[in-house]
Amino acid sequence: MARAVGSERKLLAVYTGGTIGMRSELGVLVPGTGLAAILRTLPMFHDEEHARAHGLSEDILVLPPATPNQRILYTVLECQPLFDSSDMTIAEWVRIAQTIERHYKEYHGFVVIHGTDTMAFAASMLSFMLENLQKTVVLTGAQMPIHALWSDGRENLLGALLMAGQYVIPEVCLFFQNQLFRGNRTTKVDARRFAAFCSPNLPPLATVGADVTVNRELVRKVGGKAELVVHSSMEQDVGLLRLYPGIPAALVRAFLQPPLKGMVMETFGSGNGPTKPDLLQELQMATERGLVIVNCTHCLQGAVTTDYAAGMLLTKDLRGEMTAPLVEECRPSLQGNALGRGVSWLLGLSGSQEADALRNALMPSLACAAAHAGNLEVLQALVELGSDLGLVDFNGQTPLHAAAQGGHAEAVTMLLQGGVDVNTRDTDGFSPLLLAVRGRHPGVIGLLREAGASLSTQELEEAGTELCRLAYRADLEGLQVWWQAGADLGQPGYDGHSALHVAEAAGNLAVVAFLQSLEGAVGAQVPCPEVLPGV
Ligand code: ASN
Repeated sequence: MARAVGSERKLLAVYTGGTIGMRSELGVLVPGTGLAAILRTLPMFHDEEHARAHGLSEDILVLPPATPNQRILYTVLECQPLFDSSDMTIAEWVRIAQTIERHYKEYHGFVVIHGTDTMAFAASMLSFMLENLQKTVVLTGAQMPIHALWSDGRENLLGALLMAGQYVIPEVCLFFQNQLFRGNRTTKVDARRFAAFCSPNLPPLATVGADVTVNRELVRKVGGKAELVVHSSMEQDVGLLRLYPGIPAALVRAFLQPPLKGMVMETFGSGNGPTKPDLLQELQMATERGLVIVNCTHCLQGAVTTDYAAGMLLTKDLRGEMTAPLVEECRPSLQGNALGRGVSWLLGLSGSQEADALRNALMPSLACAAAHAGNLEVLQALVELGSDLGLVDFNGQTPLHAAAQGGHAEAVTMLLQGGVDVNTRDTDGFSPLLLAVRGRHPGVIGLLREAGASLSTQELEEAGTELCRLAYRADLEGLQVWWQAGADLGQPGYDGHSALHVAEAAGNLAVVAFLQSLEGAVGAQVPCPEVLPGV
């Protein structure tokens, strides 16, 4: 999110109707044409002097300067016909999306002037229709006509123009009464008061007072330079069913009949509904017929936390429309220890740039900690969070190093299956295999060897001294894991003596016998466990 630079910002204002431009005819309000002409007469919406001095064409309006060296120029595109928004349908919203698409490259941002009755629906629809949006789109309207003495329309429209002209907030937003909301989170809550909208489950993206405060963490980030995609083929046969206590199954059955293809079902609390078998059966049968059911709580705040019937939970957030359930409700097993709670917290972070940066910085270390503890649940959670388990921590270690060191065969298997490189060296030059040898984990050594791990020439050479030390201490188990890892047990130590020499000199007969049994079989092959007593 950045404040606009440059001296001129061009906006397209698409005027679709609504009270803001209405006139009274025979005692009732009807949509009124000629909004641009009205705006031209209002100094807060048009600086005629500037327009004349700069030879701006007739269709361009220019706001008085908001900052000393910046001008917001805008063109009002009046739709034909104009609507009371109660009459708007998907077809009209598709036309708005297509208008934005047609003019996308010409303008810095877009304002959609819309009736308030269905503005929240429009904002929601547009948010899904406009994929990869990189520019600000703001819907606004009014409770009173803009030319009325006491009207909210002037402030709302001016605010929308300023937000779209001065800020890059690449979302479909709704501006009303000094607040900029994410459009698909809004609902109209008052038929008369100027504070007509609220966003109960997400704070405003920006608030306007003496200063403009933008809630940067909430603003969605644009990924890369993907082109705008406009989805104009929208399914019409989608219904909304609000459950209520005692709702008859027969009524639900009637509702679910073709042509219905999808249903948003408003449930109680955190996604619950009656558990009557006949009702559940209707839902089950409908999902089996291919009907898509989205479970949405009718509570104004909180989230759905249970999947109540097969196939009814839509879990992918597309345009910031979803509030994720609290992590502890999703993954109780993560709550048992500090590591799990840390990952839960990461999972719960909003998708801001700062949050992403924090996650990326912490994830390799967290993954290593989880792998070292053999905590598959946390590792899995990190994968779901988008963590690349092949990334290295501050020591250059991958989670495979950590799992190998900790001796966790299941974690090693998971990481190997996830494609983590078996032969990565950390900053000390250690491989997962060497750490497994040092930790004496024969099961893990076997898995790593099967996956193609081998000790480097340097590791093999340096093993000589360690082998002599083990032979001196009669540490058969220590020698066996080196053998299993492919070390040459005849490798001499720093003084030229081999482990066999040392064992003989120390009188460690079991070690001598073991080493002699390997003579002729020295090399990098994995012996059968039965020739390795104690493994
Ligand atoms: N009926 C009007 C509309 O939605 C209400 C308004 O704009 N305030 O078009």
